[in-house]
Amino acid sequence: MTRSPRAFIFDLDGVITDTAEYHFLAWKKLAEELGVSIDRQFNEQLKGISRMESLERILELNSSLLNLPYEEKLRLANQKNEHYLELIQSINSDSILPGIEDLLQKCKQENIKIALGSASKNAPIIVDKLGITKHFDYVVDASMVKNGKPHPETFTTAADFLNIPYSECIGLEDAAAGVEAVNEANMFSVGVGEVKHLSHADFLVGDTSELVFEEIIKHYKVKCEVS
Ligand code: B16
Ligand code: MG
Repeated sequence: MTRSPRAFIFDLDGVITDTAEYHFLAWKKLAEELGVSIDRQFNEQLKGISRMESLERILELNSSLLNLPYEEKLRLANQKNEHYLELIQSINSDSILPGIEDLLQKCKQENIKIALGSASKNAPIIVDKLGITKHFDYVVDASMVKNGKPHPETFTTAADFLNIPYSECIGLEDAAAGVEAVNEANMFSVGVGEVKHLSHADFLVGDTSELVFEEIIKHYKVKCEVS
């Protein structure tokens, strides 16, 4: 029997809005202050992973920074976040990526639950600034899980709250670590981005304007039939 999905679990940064770019700019500034240079290619591996883990990966680029005391690392992470919060001041409903509002509407019409599964501690502020809090049946942010992406906990926490089997959930992600988390949760993964980073997604689109509800459902059902 072909099932229909009962929940869509959306990543935030890079799927609902392009805060991924602001994260990059804030990390780049901090890295430069530490005498380290990062580019967009390097930034791909920071997508979807926690603030402290991202900092560790930047510090690894310069061996003299490896043994900083924890308090200093916290100070640096806070400094990045302060700059990031300045950069996202201007976010509003115009910052919602193309296709996302239609997809949310379509889920509502079809009685499909909507959740957020973000690695960002700032997720609730951002969703509020975008004016879409009302669409979400549940919001999971970094403060609610022990294990960040690629661990599946962010996605399973949302499904458990909604009381929906993982196989009936679809996770939408722009990060390699995020797609891995969705797959590890035994959910259907929709990747948004390039095949060189997201080849492990069950269904891949180039950008959010290609997130067409009917297409996603079609690919989900094909996977259900073969498994
Ligand atoms: P914060 P997502 C993730 O959000 C970002 O992709 C990642 O780059 C960032 O380091 C992480 O949130 C933590 O964010 O510093 O705001 O707590 O893509 O899972 O929505
Ligand atoms: Mg993301």
